[in-house]
Amino acid sequence: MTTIEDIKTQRANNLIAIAQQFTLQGEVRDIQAFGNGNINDTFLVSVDGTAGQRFVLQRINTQVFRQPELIMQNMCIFTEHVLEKLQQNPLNRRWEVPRVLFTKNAQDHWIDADGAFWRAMSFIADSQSFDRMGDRTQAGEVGYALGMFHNLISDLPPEKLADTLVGFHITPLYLEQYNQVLATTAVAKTPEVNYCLQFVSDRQTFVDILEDAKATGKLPLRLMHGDPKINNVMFDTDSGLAISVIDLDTVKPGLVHYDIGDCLRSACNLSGEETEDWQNVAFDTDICEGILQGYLSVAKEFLTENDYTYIYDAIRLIAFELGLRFFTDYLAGNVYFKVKHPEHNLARALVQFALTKSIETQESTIRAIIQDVK
Ligand code: GN1
Ligand code: MG
Repeated sequence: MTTIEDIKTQRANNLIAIAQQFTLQGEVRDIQAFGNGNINDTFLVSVDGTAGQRFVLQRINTQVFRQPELIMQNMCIFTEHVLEKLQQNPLNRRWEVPRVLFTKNAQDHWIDADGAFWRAMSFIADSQSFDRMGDRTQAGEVGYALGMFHNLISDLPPEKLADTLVGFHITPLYLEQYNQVLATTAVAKTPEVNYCLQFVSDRQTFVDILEDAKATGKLPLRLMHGDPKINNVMFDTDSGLAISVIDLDTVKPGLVHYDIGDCLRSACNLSGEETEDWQNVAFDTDICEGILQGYLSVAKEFLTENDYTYIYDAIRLIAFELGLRFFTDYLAGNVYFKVKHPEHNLARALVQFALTKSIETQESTIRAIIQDVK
């Protein structure tokens, strides 16, 4: 008889065998689930032999990323560009770029017996990340990290990288998907659901703002990170300074405004995006100012006047967009984001909508901050 323990052992052995593919020297000693990703499965692998060597092993969710080989291709082009740039113009502080690890057969990924797509990345030593924002100094560091990230790719032409996730951050497309799901799904109209339905319905005209600006040439297509939320910024454990932005799956052509919006919606929500207490979620304008100051200390060089005009809209839009994405996924039966329980995506949507509301209520303050830090 096969017991649950047998299945667990079998899985662990498979995982070790996969990790071993990316281990050029030494033996895999330990593998632990790692981080809080909503899409891919992530593990931290420890290797014997080389002292303290660890790396990050990930199974890419190919339901979301249909062409994972393109992600790896993008990452290799990205890292090569950035490393060369850093070599030519060294920074006067620590900055790390996650590296793609190759298999024993010199491949940038491994397909296992079940057809799953695996890849490995270097782990940045002596670093840590946070799920929620700390103080104002840390806010400046988060902003600096995003600015440095943008700065390092600002001279890589956007068309050099593939579109690995078509429609990502295109809010009007998310609204279309939402309307499709609504039209084809029986929705249980609880008070929370009704609140969300009304919330979206009240903001229909606003969803086009960034795409219109892109289409009319007011905002240029640039390379972006795509997912610069607070826990994707790594900090040096000793100095507390930001030293890297990780999670490079969505580095691709887009708008830097998606990143600015995403970074601020994530970092200025001091309750964190997983809080159950959505009624008390607020957008912290002091942290917002800290982040923008840090960001502009680097990004001033490549931003244009129009870029500043759309910063407020980006902050509001990306918070709303993520709420819409979570809510749509809840209505669709949780098919995109991983969930811990059936109402999880609804709870997450309520958090982002509460944040959007808080941003809207503080519009004049936020606009004044943008003018001040410019
Ligand atoms: C997803 O998987 P993770 O946690 O890195 C999502 C982001 C969302 C984020 C919200 C490809 O990122 O867009 O902002 O969840 N990534 C994708 O936590 O959809
Ligand atoms: Mg991500």
